[in-house]
Amino acid sequence: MEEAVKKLKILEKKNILLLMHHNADIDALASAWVLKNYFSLKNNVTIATCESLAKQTKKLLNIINEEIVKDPDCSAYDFIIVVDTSSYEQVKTAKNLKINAIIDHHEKGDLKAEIEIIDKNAKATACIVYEIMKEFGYELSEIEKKVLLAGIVSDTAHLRFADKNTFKIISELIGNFSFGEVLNLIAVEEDVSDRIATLKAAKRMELYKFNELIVAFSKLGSHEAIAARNLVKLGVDIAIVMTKKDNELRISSRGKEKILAKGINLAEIFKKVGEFIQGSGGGHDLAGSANGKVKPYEIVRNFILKELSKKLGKWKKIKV
Ligand SMILES: [Mn+2]
Repeated sequence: MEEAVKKLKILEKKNILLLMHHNADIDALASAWVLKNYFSLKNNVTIATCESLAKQTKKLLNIINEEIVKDPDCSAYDFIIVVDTSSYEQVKTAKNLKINAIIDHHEKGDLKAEIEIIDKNAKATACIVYEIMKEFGYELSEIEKKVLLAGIVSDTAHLRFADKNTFKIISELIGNFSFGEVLNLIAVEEDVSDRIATLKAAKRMELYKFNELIVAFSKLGSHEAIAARNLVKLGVDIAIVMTKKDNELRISSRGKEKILAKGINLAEIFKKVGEFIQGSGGGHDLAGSANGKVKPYEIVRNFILKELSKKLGKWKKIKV
């Protein structure tokens, strides 16, 4: 790593492109931005993404007040650094792709470069960028520290995957600001339409109890998936939300992890629900869905209750 870092340190008078992956996330932007601030001392630097930016990344981009390019033409630059990926698939929309360096923390992909700083044990590219800045002797500003922390927090699912080394880096990065300020950088509020759908679903909710498990049914005009997810956040163990569009019935469900121990697999149940409504169904164990022909709400609800009772036993309706 040291040799590679030295080669980067001496870059000057170059037109540098920092190329982020498809739908760039916070870790990619945080890393690219701090690299840009360093390289800008002696070079001309542009940050670019491929195709799009994740929603949270747009918010961070506004906060750091940065302009970025989309799907750049690499032939306009003389030194290109790919950030937070090493897979062709993730950067293929860049034109005339050429690469001089890769800085990444994922399993090595199919891209090759003369300078590769890849550490798959690092939990975020922001961790690697922090180490590079230390090697460069670059003193990070408070906002740069905060932004790198945002990258780390977001790539570790709010530190869930953080290890000893991650916490060491965090302790070195935390400045004269609270951890809450870092969390604020990565928090995005849901769209107003999603929140309205959730509140409507909650208002129309029907509740059932299987011993200690709470199951909720509701109906909406749209946004069934987000509403089901948010009902689970409210405290429901399994949420099922139905929508009718023209002649199609769409049902979305979400469950808490604890239902797995009770033998409930929502993908399996919704495969049957799909057949029941003469359509198709499936999904994941904690997120099942089905689409098919319109049937009365009560009939579909009763079918699902019966399927659940095969594993959970008797149910009781809760008055709301
Ligand atoms: Mn990352």
